[in-house]
Amino acid sequence: MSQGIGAPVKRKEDKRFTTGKGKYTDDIRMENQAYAAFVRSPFAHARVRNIDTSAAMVMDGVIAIHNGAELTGDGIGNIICGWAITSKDGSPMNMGAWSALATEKTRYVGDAVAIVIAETKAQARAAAEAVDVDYEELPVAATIAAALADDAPQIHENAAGNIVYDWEIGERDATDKALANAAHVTEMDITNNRLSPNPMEPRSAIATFDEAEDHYTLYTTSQNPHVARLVLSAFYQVAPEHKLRVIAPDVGGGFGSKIYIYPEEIACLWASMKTNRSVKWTSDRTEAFLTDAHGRDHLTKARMGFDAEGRIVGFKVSTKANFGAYMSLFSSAVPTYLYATLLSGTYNIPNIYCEVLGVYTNTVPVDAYRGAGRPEASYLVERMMETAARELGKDPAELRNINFIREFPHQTPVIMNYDSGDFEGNMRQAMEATDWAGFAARKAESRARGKLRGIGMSCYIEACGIAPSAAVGSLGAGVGLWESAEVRMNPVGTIEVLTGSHSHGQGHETTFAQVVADRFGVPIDSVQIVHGDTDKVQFGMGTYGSRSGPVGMSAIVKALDKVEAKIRKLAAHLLEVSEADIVIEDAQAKVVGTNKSLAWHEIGLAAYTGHNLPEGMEPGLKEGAFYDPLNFTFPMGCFICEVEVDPQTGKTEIVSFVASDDFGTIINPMIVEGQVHGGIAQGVGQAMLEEVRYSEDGQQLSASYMDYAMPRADDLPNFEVLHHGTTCTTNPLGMKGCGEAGAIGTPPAVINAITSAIGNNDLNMPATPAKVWAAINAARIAA
Ligand code: MCN
Repeated sequence: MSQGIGAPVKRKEDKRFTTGKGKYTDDIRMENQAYAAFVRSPFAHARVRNIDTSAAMVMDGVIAIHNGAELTGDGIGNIICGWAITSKDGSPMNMGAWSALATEKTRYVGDAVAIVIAETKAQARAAAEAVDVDYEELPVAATIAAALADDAPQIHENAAGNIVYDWEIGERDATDKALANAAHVTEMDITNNRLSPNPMEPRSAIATFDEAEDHYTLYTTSQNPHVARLVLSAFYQVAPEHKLRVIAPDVGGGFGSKIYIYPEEIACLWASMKTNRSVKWTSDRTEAFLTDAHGRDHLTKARMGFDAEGRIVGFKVSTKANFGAYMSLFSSAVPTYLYATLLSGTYNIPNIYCEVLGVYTNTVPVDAYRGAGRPEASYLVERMMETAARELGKDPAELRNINFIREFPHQTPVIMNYDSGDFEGNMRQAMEATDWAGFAARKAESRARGKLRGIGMSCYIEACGIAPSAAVGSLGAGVGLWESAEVRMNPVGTIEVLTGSHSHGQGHETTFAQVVADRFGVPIDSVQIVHGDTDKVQFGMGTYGSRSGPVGMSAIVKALDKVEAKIRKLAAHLLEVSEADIVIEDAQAKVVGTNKSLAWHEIGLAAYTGHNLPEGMEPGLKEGAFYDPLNFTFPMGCFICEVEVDPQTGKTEIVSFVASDDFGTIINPMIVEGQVHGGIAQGVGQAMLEEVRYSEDGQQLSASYMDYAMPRADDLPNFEVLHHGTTCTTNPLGMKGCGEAGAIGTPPAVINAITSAIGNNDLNMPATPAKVWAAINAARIAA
């Protein structure tokens, strides 16, 4: 069976994962290893008057305790956000200072003030509890509303009114005019609930300073070890770049939350130098809730105008985005360029205007979480469309169909230029699979059993393959976002592919090998994917924004082109034919129309050890490439969810869920289906179960699995995942990313279904039984 592009081969890496042989950061033991624990603020906003370590220092096993003043005294820089956003009035964003160990003030519960190093984990934790910190409690702003109130406390001195920025995109006047002239305007207030990322493997780091070599090694749970090394050396000055090796070994899920450089990584590296020990820290689940960057948390007011035929004439959006206490690496881009640029959805909308107010609060920093900005956009657009259809008395599918974009390339009013898609095709495929036409009969059957039945659609689009350097460069990011690859064919014909992408659950060891297998006809087991180590791969931009396929693989394709060109030249020379007569298949270089060929190992040996190379050819078969995408890719699809609600309890059951996606060329359909399943599960979690809650004084009320509900198998239906693809025109394989789509398209489909079942559109996520029950009864009372 072919193992090339399109083959549903099983994941190579699963053998070690399913037999417990994965090697995660916490599995690694260094010689001379000590353990770190952090002293964390119990208050959401407090002045640090004094840190008394005298009792803790004399406890068993304690090696050292260091604080923020020492850290900054050693010249360790502040954590920064790398994407500069300019406000409407031209002023720069207000980035509050974030030291890895807080110095004068703490700004959220969990903000670290000191690091304790001890011989064992238990000793480090016990000593951290014995550190006596004298805090002066300050007033707290735990919500957007509290942070924007007239009497709100000032969280950062340089951010008046707790404003990060007041940004805008699109044409305000034209949009206002279009709305003023619209035949119908749909208005909504929409909340996008705050989520905790919850990767299976909590964050972990082991930092080692080798005094003899004057060299640092950091093992860490990162999605982008090269960016970590760059930022740690260039911006935080923890160690010089050439003396710092960062390794992200097996990583058990990230979902965006492991792309930042967190305080703990900085503090452990610095402490390893201070103590001359390897310093290991592994988060427990409560620490993860308290300190992993959260996602979403938007409050939005939106108005969408329609003409008399139901065509959208304008869309105006005003969003307040919660940043938490500090700006982390990508946070500024999430509610701006990753959100507002997708507000055209799959629709032809002539006028769009969006303004975003970024707000500091005394909560955990908020940054990217699977989809990052795009789920917020898709939720907004698809809730508006569904609501408008109900108000206009139109079938939601028909209203969408009237407005779909059908010609490509399509320039939206909010920067993005869509290259391809068949939006109606995906919608029709999903409608057929779900038997849209038979819904009324199923609803009647449910009613006869005392149940409420609803159906909801979402036609999402997202931008992934992040990102064309020219685009991100012009939008304020200081960096380009290409990817690199190196293909090394060894003398006996095995192949190593070095990539700057990082796999933490997405199956790259398999799919990347499939691209090589497809090209040369070699078995995937003879291809090794090397990633996640800055000493092996020179540089890379890492994995997020569903970029490893469209961008990472494209770099591999470019490197393969170069290797193939060299093989052809060499084979033609050795077989004494012209290059045009050489075909490469079944791991051989064959001469067309003859039985002459070179076996794969013969090519490898000739390239490395042969004495008969074509004139001017250097030995070896090793080629590298950088690929900078021409455009984002635009995966899209139609999700249809059908639910049954028990009006007595508000309990909702998803009775069917159909996804029809367009991911362009599919490398491995089984892996893609798995990615969609995972994304849908996360989307169902956001829609029905998950929410980070804070008390007024900034205590996280949902910092354990007793209080934060993750979806379980029995919360989920059997998903039907279909594909109706168009070819992406802007990368060599014609593929579109698939890693976030499920999480982006699902929440609106679920909420559209539940609100249609209960006859009350006033329902915010998560649609818990209590909320659904209250909404059913509110609708009854109103009627
Ligand atoms: N693929 C394919 N055909 C396509 C598109 C993708 O076969 N047309 C394959 C790729 O080769 C890759 C996988 O599907 O093996 C996902 O590819 P892609 O969509 O490019 O996404 P990335 O590999 O860049 O992964 C990032 C993406 C994001 S942004 C989040 S968040 C996320 C996700 O992937 N986090 C995950 N999926 C995750 N899955 C797991 N298990 N754990 C996470 O943390």
